[in-house]
Amino acid sequence: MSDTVAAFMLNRLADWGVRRVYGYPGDGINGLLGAFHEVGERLDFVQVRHEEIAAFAATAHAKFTDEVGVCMATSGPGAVHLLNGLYDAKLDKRPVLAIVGQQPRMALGSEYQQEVDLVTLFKDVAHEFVQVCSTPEQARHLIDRAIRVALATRSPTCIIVPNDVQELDYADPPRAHGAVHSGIGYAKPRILPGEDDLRRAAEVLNAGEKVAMLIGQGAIGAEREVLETADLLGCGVAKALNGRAALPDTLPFVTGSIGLLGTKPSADMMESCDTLLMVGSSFPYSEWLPEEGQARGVQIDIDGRLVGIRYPMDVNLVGDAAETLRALNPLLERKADRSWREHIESEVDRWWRILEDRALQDADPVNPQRVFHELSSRLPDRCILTADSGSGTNWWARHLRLREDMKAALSGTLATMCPAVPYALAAKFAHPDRPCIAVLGDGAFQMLGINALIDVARYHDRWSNQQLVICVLHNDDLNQVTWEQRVMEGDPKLEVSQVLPDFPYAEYARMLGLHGERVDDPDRIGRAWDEALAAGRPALLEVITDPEVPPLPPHIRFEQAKGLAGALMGRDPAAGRMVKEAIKGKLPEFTNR
Ligand SMILES: Cc1ncc(C[n+]2csc(CCOP(=O)(O)OP(=O)(O)O)c2C)c(N)n1
Ligand SMILES: [Mg+2]
Repeated sequence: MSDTVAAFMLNRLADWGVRRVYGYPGDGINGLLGAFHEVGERLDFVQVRHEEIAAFAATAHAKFTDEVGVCMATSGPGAVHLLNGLYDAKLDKRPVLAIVGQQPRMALGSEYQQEVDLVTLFKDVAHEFVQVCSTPEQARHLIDRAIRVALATRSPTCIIVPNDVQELDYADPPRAHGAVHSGIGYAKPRILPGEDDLRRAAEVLNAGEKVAMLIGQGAIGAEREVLETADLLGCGVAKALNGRAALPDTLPFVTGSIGLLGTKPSADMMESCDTLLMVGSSFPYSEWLPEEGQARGVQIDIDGRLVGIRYPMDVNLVGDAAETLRALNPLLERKADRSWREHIESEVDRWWRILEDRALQDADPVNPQRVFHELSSRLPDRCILTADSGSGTNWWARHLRLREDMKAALSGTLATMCPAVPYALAAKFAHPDRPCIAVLGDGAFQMLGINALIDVARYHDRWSNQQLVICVLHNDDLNQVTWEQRVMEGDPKLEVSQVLPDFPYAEYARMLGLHGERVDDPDRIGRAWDEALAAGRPALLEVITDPEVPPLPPHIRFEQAKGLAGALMGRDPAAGRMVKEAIKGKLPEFTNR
């Protein structure tokens, strides 16, 4: 019996090295699902609670490995549900393939049930490659191209397969005019800038006396090279959120994250540097970079479309971070004057003490910073960290001191809520031997985490290491936005849009057979982390945190202070406590030496 198109497609995915597809069924993909009987152990179907979880999981697979992540959904509603996760891949530039079903060819164009114009729907998110498989001879090159384009462009791609085509007999393309004969395989190229450009870059960097380095996800895997460059330049290194794991925070000259969620040493370094070296980052907020005209600049990025768009650089180098730095380093003169580096190191040291101080201040009942502070010293070796979008992201970005050989991911550029638990699920599937810790808000947990925890409960037996802790910050509030409304708009908290219904998070986890603990005493947090990590099964740690601890940016800017004052004048229900917490948080910064 010859293969169906569907069986051929699944086998072709397996031939490409794909081992797992995250998805959800529907009659638009029944042919493809039936073909999973044929491929056997070559390819796993991981059924998740929601197509958005599938897309996030595929994106996370691509973030935590060098491989393409694959998700699958039925026509119409299933395909629509994938979109947010695929946009996360698009904006953070990760290779993901979405395979979606479609109504039979003979029905198309009739406003048939579940008929959605899928090419148009996916045209933006999968703009590098979206195609319909309308005949069996096309199946081979569509799979080959969708994977290759995803890998080569670091972006999501999409194949739409009408359900009748899935069931047709597969046919190799004939030897005939118009036939396409594609093959398998993609090898990452070595991308290096030209010699002259490297020399020009070295001249700029050698002339600088106060060099600041900013690294992003492109610098992951280039740790040795970044360290050598940083030593030669005597600079500090700030990290964009997607590049958090690129360099350990235990190094004295790593200033930590940058931006609204960043640190004061990063902000100060950018404000007073005379030269900027940006590597593998497209950090979007220019106001956190040096002022135009203040610094000369060199940027290294693998994508020529992305250089010179955040700061007017003197030299733009298109190349792989590690390769380019390896070629650049021999042209750099080691700075003899180390006073700039020493200044940064002392500021970094002071900052860590300020953070500790902030974390240990009282709140009602638990200061959320304490949750991260206690976790920081307990991070297991080789752990994988995932975060969400919410006030907790501020503390995640600042308080966790990552060490070597850890991984970290969040939705950096789309900044969507909900990825934390789906990312954790995919992290455990991709690296079943590594511990994983996800932290998210109660809003995000209610939005999708509740569902994804069911997947954790269902699949955890497959993982050799059972350390997976999901920490929910229970503040009954969409707190990040509450603060944005206060600080950016000067509006008081709008209770109808901000307050969340209560939910028993830990109890729910226990109901699912997981370890669950609820903590409302700051002195219990450390022990609760220990117990969760030692539970021998996935754990949910619910911490009742204070929504009035402000996720303050490293510097309060004038407009923000004005906004905050406006919120206070505007009869915010929490005005009094808010001021108290804000002052407590800020003061040590000026007094601690
Ligand atoms: C899908 C999506 N919807 C809305 C937002 C806007 N948003 C960003 S953070 C946030 C609040 C998150 O609340 P929660 O998860 O409870 O975390 P908290 O801020 O309370 O710590 C919202 C609504 C978003 N980023 N993504
Ligand atoms: Mg919340």
